[in-house]
Amino acid sequence: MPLLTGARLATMIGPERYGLIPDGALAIEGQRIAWAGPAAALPERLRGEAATDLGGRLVTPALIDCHTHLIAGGHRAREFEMRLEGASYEAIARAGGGILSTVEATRAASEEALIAGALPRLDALIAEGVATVEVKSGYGLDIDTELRMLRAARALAERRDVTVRTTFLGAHAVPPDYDGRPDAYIDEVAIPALRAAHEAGLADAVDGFCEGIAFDTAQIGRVFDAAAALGLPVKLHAEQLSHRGGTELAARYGALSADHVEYATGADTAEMAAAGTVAVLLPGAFYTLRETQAPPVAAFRAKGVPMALATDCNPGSSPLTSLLLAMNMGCTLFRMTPEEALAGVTRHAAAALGLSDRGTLAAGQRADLAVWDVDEPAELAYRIGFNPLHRRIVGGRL
Ligand code: DI6
Ligand code: FE
Repeated sequence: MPLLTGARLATMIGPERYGLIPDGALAIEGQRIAWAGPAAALPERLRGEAATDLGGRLVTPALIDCHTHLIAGGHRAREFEMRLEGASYEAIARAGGGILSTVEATRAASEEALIAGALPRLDALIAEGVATVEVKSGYGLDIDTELRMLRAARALAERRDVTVRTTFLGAHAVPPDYDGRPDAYIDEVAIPALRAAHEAGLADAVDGFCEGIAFDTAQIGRVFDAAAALGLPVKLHAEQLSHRGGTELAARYGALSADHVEYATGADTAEMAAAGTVAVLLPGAFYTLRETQAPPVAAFRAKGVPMALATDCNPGSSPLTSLLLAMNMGCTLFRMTPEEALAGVTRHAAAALGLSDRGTLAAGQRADLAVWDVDEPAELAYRIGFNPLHRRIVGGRL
């Protein structure tokens, strides 16, 4: 049974900050953590095991990026230039650019091209200790392309040592072929595509974009009803650019998460707390779009709403492939604490995906670990553009 010693363990559970165990040991059996605790308390039966001494390095749960659009055709560098010339994200979207320009490129891409395009972005995440990544569809907006995106997402887990969770995001935008007919799109494409994705075992959860430039709560509600009928959990891009009632809708459906939530109100935060819905904060999009209204972090904290952090990696509003930078932005832009930021990419990110087998260092959890060359956990959020990862351990493989 492999044993790690000389480890500072940020277990992310228990009363200590970061659940920190300064002189810790961690035993691995198969793919799971068999034991984690202070070295002095190592059980007799583990004392003879061959140990790997980590020399006092910090060990955290491997990071989890719980909201990405890693699979997408093309890029939107031209749109970046247009915004710098004064065009707004919403104006570009309404003029048929934005999400729809990525839809065009994604429809034109083969499954292999989608995989090849995503791998360098996935590799950047992995290089910073990520071992679980969520990937959404939503740039196909027709049944074939939505399914192709999800198959490409699943294939990433065959090419790299990572867990991929797929989310069906058919209700992301109204495609040009349904311009002005969002209800018909929901009924004729989004819901049938969802059923087909479920049938093919390609969707772990269902998401939507509830926004003025996308869908209203009644339309998203119909998608959520279809998800519930299939037994799939839901999550929602809600209150990103304006308040539209998406958070309340998500909480009513017991959503795993409500994401962005810059414009969530006090009432919304109370409903999320009651429903156990995680707030997934996406500072990369806030930064890229130069938004000014930060999510109500103090209210989430006061009401006990778990906060996750993710890259929202996508070609338009968040071309970000660094979860460490997302942590830094969560602190600097949203005033999260470094401890909240680390919980946001481990324990609470797991909750946002409905995964209870990872995100903390405790017996029985998956042995997905990140080992860091830092003295203390706050350093992970503190530096900008620096990667102190020493090594990643995935599924207990040393
Ligand atoms: N919100 C986002 O941040 C992404 N999707 C969404 O609903 C952005 C998608 C894009 O601009 O391509
Ligand atoms: Fe997103």
